Amino acid sequence: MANPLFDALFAPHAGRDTAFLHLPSGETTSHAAFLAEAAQYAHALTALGVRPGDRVAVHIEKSAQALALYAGCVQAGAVFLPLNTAYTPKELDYFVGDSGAALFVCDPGEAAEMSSIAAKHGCILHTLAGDGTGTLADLAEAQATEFQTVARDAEDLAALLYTSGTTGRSKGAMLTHRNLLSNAEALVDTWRFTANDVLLHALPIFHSHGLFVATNVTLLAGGSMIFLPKFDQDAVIARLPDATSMMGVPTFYTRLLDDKRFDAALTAHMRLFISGSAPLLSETHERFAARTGHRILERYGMTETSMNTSNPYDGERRAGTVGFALPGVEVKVCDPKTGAELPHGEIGVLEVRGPNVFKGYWQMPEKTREELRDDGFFITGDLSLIDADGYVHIVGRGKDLIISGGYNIYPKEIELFLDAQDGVLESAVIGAPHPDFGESVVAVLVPEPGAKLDVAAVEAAVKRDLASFKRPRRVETMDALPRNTMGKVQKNQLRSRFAAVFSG
Ligand code: MCA
Ligand code: AMP
Repeated sequence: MANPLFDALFAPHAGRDTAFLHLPSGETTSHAAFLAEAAQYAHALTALGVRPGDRVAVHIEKSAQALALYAGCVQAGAVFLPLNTAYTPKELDYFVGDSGAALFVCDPGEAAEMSSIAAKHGCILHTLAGDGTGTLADLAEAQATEFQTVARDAEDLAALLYTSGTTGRSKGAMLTHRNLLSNAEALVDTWRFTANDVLLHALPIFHSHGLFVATNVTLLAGGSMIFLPKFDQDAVIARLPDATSMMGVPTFYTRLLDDKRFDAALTAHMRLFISGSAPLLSETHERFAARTGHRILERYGMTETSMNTSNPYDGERRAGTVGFALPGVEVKVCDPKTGAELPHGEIGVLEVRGPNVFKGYWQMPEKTREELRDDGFFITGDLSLIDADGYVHIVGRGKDLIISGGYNIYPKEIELFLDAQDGVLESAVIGAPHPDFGESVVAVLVPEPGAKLDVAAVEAAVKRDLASFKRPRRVETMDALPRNTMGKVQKNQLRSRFAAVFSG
């Protein structure tokens, strides 16, 4: 019986002695050992009563076991729901509740705090640490190393990934077997990944970039990964000589360029550097080429669609562009008001269609209808144009979104939180250019008339309840927000006023 994602990405490697994960400990996990561990996790899930289609929410550190749990979920027909390790208990409460997860796997260090969330939502709690230990690992270890793969349809869900929204409420993007598999196939083909590739993996695995782009592509090609717990400059430079390829957000590349050890000799053997999740400045692209001789290959995607476009492997990798639609994917630029397709060269909202486009938002049919057209085109909210040679340029955002070091932050979510704090009449949150993160968060607070605003107390509340990457790195107060005659806050005015707060 078929399970499209498992059959293509994982099953072919069963019993193979080839290297899959090169770990920081110096050990290498073979494909065969990884598959055996995945089967043990699939058994553990089944033993816990997780049924096909059930959501398995995970808030755990990056590890080989975390990946085996992902594979085990796919094999057991469960829906993998990875959560950013920076999320706070308040945020996790929402995700676990909204998804109706059957099982919640957290770090052992937070188990006491998470037990009330699990109890509140009636799900089972287990633990898994970054070193691969925990109650779930114990359970898995006692299981058989072969598992009868659960049959799934191409349209069944393989993963649920939450993405914040302009309304401030996170939405679960439902990704099917077909979505993830078709994208991995298109990327392996476009980027020429093979079994000889050794990918330097320093991304988190709770987002599409590190999990589906980097990991699924490596699995499908049969290559291996140097699996680092996070982006650590020294570790990346030390391990580059053993890699053939690397994927990262622009911050990875600007940090490497700031390091004198990163030069042409260190990178001469590399086949490919890929960038995405946030705009790569043309200046960074050119500096990288001048330093190393490599042209970074920039691509563009979203949680809802996985990857949509890519610069070419052969042919010109054009700085400041995200290249062409991937095989099987259609892109068009449309008038934001009428939805009519615009001619090349004109700026509008990018819409995409293809087997990569998600099934909709989890239990949000209205939100789904707003963004996913009946004819299958998804409205990305990214402002773009297609140039005369067909290259797609992302020129801005039609949505109020800040991207900091590759993490998306929706101002509305932070504004709603700030507005609810004592002494705050209203607030506005904007992004300002940041030398390391590309953009970072600025909050403007308007105190209630006559109230004495305790900014430190507001900051403490932010720290407690919001993931640290969302934290405003600058808090300003104003007597009133600039508004137009319709009463709408003029964020552009705020953006120009605070444009230099992080760059001096
Ligand atoms: C960490 N911090 C951040 C960020 N990361 N603050 C703002 N923006 C960030 N991106 C905060 C921490 O909370 C902490 O705050 C302080 O900075 C230092 O933390 P540390 O862990 O040392 O940071 P770091 O290791 O230097 O991390 C920076 C990073 C990391 C390497 C750029 O954020 C990263 O790996 N980003 C990749 C994100 C990614 O994979 N995005 C893909 C999304 P405090 O001091 O207050 O505790 S998927 C996607 O976008 C689509 C599908 C696509 O196209 O790929
Ligand atoms: P996410 O919701 O985390 O999946 O982020 C998706 C958003 O990241 C897109 O809608 C874009 O705004 C942005 N993005 C991803 N890749 C690129 C890129 N190469 N250039 C510009 N923006 C990008």
